[in-house]
Amino acid sequence: MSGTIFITGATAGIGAASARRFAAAGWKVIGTGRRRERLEALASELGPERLHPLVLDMRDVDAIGAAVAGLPAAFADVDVLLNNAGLAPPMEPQQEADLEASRQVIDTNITGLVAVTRALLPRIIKRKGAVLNLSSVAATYPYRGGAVYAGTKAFVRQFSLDLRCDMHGTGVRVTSIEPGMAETEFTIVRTGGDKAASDALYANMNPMTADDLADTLFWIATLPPHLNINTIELMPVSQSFAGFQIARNEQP
Ligand code: NDP
Ligand code: 8X3
Repeated sequence: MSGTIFITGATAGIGAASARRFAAAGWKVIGTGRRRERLEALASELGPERLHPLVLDMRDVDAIGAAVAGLPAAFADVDVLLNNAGLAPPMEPQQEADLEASRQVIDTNITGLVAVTRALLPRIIKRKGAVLNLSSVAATYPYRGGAVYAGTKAFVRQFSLDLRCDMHGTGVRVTSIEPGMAETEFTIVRTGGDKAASDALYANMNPMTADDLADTLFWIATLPPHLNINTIELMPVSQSFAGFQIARNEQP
């Protein structure tokens, strides 16, 4: 089975790996992101008949609508939307967090995702296609400094489940994909460009790779059409859970 997939955030990490994975299997890919040169490089690598580059900032809701409306005919029949573009703010606790950084994450991970989904759903319904949403283990397991990021990913998970209800009877499938640690540019972005901090986080463990996630996404997208994976949670073996924290000797 092949078709056309619209991948947000195809300039790096899981989105770029997915663009390559689907293109290799004969799919047509619309790849979005803010970094034009990366999209153009991907189009050169995969071929313009395979990859249509679309420079798009997920925070620009009007531009999202216009970009979808203006898709060229060869890429207009979208079967699958991979809502992948996203980021996390630095890990300051909320009492110290920068509100602008939080807003960028909320606008990208929530508002942009809702806008691109709304713009593409009529086409996806016509094709009896699928919506694959990148949530995170952070949606379920709290950690210090994660409040805004985790909140956005909890939104994505619940949006996915409720979207399934809206899609009832249309044949459209919806999945919330909830990964743990995958080594991409995610932590470099989260730390404001600190490659050493990113390297230290993934040092001496075996994180998932972008290709691991791309393979999983491809598997979900190509399941028989009567099957829906509602949610799927994946972690590297070397990441697991810690317990509650307890503050002792606190003054009442
Ligand atoms: P990367 O930082 O490697 O890639 C993020 C992608 O999102 C880039 O292509 C980037 O494109 C795009 N993006 C970010 N902000 C915007 C914006 N305002 N407008 C358009 N595109 C944007 O991270 P990952 O590949 O790891 O992350 C992909 C998704 O997976 C995210 O939603 C993330 O939350 C989720 N995830 C990641 C995990 C991990 O451990 N890596 C674990 C769980 C979930 P550009 O900068 O060119 O705009
Ligand atoms: C990010 C997942 O495990 O790095 O979405 O916090 S983790």
